[in-house]
Amino acid sequence: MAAEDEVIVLDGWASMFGMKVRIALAEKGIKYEYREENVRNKSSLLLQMNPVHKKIPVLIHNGKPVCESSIIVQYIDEFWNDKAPLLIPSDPYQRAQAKFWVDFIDNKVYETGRRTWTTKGEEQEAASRQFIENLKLLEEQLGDKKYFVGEHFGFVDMGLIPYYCWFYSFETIGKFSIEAECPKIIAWAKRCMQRESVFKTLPDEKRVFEFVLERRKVYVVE
Ligand SMILES: N[C@@H](CCC(=O)N[C@@H](CS)C(=O)NCC(=O)O)C(=O)O
Repeated sequence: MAAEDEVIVLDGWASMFGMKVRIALAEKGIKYEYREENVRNKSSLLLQMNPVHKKIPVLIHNGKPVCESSIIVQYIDEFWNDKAPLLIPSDPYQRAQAKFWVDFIDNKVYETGRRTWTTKGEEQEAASRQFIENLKLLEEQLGDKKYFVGEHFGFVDMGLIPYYCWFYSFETIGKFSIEAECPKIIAWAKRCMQRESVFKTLPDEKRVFEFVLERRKVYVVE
């Protein structure tokens, strides 16, 4: 990193999108300033840096914003390409596959996961079923590999692992067991948790649970 490089991350501690970015920065060994945002009272800097979506995370590199977590990780990998290892495979086909599964996580896994705790009754049961189906598709992709793309912790792993600290909330509120349904995903998650970039980034699952219970009151009248 050039001496003049200034890296700021606008983020929220419980955001799985933000955790993905922070894990990528940690894997590359990039120092940055972390600024916690309150998405219910967004700072003028956030609105200025991400005027289109107005969402976290935002990476501000030497004053220039990069938005959307997966685009940020690709930027980090391309800009700091001298820092091994590559987060995204260099083989074009593997690269396309990795992007496909990250997109699946960012959309399908996120949306069904969110609905396990923001809904109730039949809608919640359907969300829990769909969430598990999505995880099973990922489990099939993982197979018996150490990480999603071969031997190296990379783009797909850092897209999914932030959900691990939300699993307890999804399961407890949705009343299902991820380990019973997707044991290989849990074994993979425990493997990822041994990495410093991951265990130093993920908050405690009980802290996430308290946050989720508070937020649930906004969505669901029991
Ligand atoms: N596709 C975006 C999603 C980011 C996102 O949904 N961020 C949430 C927090 S987890 C947010 O900023 N929400 C505020 C809002 O929707 O106004 C990404 O990958 O960065």
